[in-house]
Amino acid sequence: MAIERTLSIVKPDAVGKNVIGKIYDRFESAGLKIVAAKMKQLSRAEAEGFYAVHKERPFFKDLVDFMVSGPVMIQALEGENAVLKNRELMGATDPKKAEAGTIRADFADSIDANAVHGSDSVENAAIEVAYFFAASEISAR
Ligand code: YYY
Ligand code: MG
Repeated sequence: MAIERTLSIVKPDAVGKNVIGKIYDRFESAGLKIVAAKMKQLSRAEAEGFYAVHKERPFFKDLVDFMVSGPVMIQALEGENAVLKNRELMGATDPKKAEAGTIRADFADSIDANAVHGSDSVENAAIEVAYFFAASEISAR
């Protein structure tokens, strides 16, 4: 299996619940390494750019409003099969449908306030990691 990188965001709801460490523990316990991290208050332009693929969707404005409602914790995760592994740790987009023991089942409130973001493909992961981190901010481990 290939060593991959993926982009993860702890969203404002989970930062507000003070569970960054508990979510990081899920990543590290699954063998994913945090190779870059920053806390940030996103601007509207940053949130809109990040979620540009969803700009025609009915939930886009609410999604952007939510993503700028408080600071987020952004990290690049590295490990074997990191993209899929992170998606499995996250659980389904709607926490009501997320498998027991996943991050969203345990920490998310609703489909819009759903605790975490994770890249959905290796291609998008490269784009999303580069959206938030310069190469010099990522540490090989
Ligand atoms: O990748 P993932 O976050 O699981 O879901 P996406 O389908 O990419 O949607 C991105 C984001 O948009 C989702 O995490 C919450 C929000 N959203 C929503 O509020 N309502 C929907 N019906 C679908 C998505
Ligand atoms: Mg997605």
